Amino acid sequence: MDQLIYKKLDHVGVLQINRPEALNALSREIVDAMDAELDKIAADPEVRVLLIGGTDNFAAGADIKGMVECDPEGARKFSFSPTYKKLMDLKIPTIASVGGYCFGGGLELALTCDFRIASEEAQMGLVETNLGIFPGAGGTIRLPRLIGYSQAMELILFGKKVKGPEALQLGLVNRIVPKEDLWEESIKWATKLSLRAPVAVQSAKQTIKAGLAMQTIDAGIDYEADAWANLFLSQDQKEGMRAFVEKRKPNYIGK
Ligand code: CO8
Repeated sequence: MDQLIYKKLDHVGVLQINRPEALNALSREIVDAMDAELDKIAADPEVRVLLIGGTDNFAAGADIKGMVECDPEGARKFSFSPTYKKLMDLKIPTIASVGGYCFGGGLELALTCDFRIASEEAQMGLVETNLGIFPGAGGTIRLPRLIGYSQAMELILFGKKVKGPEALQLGLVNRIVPKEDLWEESIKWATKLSLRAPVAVQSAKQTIKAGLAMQTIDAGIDYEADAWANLFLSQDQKEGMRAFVEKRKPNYIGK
């Protein structure tokens, strides 16, 4: 049985973690398979949105049994960060669909996505300090940028777990839905996003990320001005504006 399933639903790429016997704990094999799929997804112009989810559970963390006897060199080799960086660097928007347990390296995977939709019952936490380590797949860096220093400190240092409503209040997730609706709503959300002008969506993502990494607002505004002007080279800009003028729905081609 494949522990990672990839399929395409029109313009949505769907990656599903499938290791139910270990609550989808992320083994080296799963992350290596994800790495290879991400290369294919990055090269596939048909895919406009990536949705990542799990079967029942999102992922109960990195595989503790695969790490327990590691020395520092082994721990470095086990690292998920290069793959998570590959995910973060995708031009297309990415969504994590979070149901059930989403702990440790599982939540760090969800944090690497642009959006998170969770079930009300989902349980999330960077619980690594319970195990004598701390989040080492981007969690200490991404979480404070997402929810602020103080809340991130509380979650990480106490290994605090939160359910859907509290995660929503913290800004850890974008939306929560009843458990039984999670997958359907996730697909609907991803499909809705995939129908929006791909060049504009991808350029907006890139500009937001670049702006956050810049030292000054002025530098960001200059970057934005260039990226925005370049959109007028795209056929989608012409299509979007002409469709408005002609009072019809636009048909975007991603060029
Ligand atoms: N790793 C390996 N196996 C796991 C994991 C895991 N993270 N989580 C669950 N499993 C396995 C259990 O060992 C068990 O297997 P078996 O039946 O063979 O004993 C099976 O899944 C079912 O689990 P439980 O019996 O424990 O199920 P419960 O419903 O009683 O409990 C919990 C569910 C609360 C989710 C519990 O399993 C748990 O606490 N799991 C561990 C959660 C955790 O600590 N996650 C963080 C892991 S460390 C990490 O993610 C580090 C990331 C940073 C580095 C990344 C780069 C390397």
